[in-house]
Amino acid sequence: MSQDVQAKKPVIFSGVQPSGRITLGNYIGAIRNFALLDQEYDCLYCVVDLHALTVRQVPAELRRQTLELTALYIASGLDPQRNIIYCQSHVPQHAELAWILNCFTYMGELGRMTQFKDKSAQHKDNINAGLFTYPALMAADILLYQTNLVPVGADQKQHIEITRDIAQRMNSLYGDLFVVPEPYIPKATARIMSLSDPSKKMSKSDEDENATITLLDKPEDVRRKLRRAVTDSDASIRFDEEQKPGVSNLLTILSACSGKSVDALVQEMEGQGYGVLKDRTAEAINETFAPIQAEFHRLIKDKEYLTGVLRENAGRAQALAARTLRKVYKKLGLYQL
Ligand code: AQP
Repeated sequence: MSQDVQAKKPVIFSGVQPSGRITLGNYIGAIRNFALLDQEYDCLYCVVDLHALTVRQVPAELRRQTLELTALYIASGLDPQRNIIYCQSHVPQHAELAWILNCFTYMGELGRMTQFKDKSAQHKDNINAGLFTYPALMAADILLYQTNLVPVGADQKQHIEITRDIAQRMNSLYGDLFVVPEPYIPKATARIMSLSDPSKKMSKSDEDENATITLLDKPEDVRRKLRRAVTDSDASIRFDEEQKPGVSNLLTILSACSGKSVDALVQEMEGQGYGVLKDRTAEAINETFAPIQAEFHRLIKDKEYLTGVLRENAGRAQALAARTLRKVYKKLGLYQL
């Protein structure tokens, strides 16, 4: 992408919350795909810190995690010149458009969101309005940039659908305000599951530290967590998500990290025990993580550089976002000075 985003190429937007340590699920399901797309698209990758406030955060940790995620984006192969890597709260248009979209989003639609139901159950003492209207802010993130494609994991599919509904609703009322975005969800890696309970997705906020591999885990921690991963008593290495969710999850991870197909891996390991599958998966994860971690540790020492990236890219994002917001305000009849 050129320094200033031209309208010629289709646009990609995606974001990750700085709400904890970034997981292998976030990496395989989303971040890894980002770097593959910057040739054909104008890409914006956001650290969605406003979304993170929907659950309680410790301020100092939120600040640290914001810089860490910025460094991880870059360490995972995203060039901050070619991609607009920025922080959501640095571009006020996100919150401004979210208000407008809230006025075009129905309570019934928001109440059906699985993430709202899951997070309300998880945080019973803090079922706040932000958690409920999260999808309107996410729709604003996407629609502000006239986004064509949104690379996400399968858990975000419902939020893309509501974004499309809101965009279509407003387009039919006011003319063409927004591009209606499509999700980009590679099927094979759409949902990486917890290592302790393979019926649940792997999540940053899981309290069981053995459930989750984080992108900054040390090799010995990865090996230990993999050895403890829940499998089954059948002792045959096969891909069957229904009957063998734990083993299938390990095969998905090994395939994503080694680049080999699941079928080829199953053939290679025929007749071998789960110990082999677990050790091979751990090694493949460690090999994938090694260059990212090395680059991360170099970058995270350079706070000035990371802050500079965020500052410069906030300006680029604001210029694009302001264009859409002006159009929306005007078409909705807000008096223009
Ligand atoms: N387990 C997963 N498998 C595949 N993709 C995943 N993603 C998250 N978990 C998996 C994708 O990662 C991107 C960023 O997610 P997010 O930060 O917006 O939050 P989330 O989806 O709520 O992820 P977490 O890890 O579960 O965070 P917490 O615990 O804070 O809620 C998205 O594209 C998501 O699909």
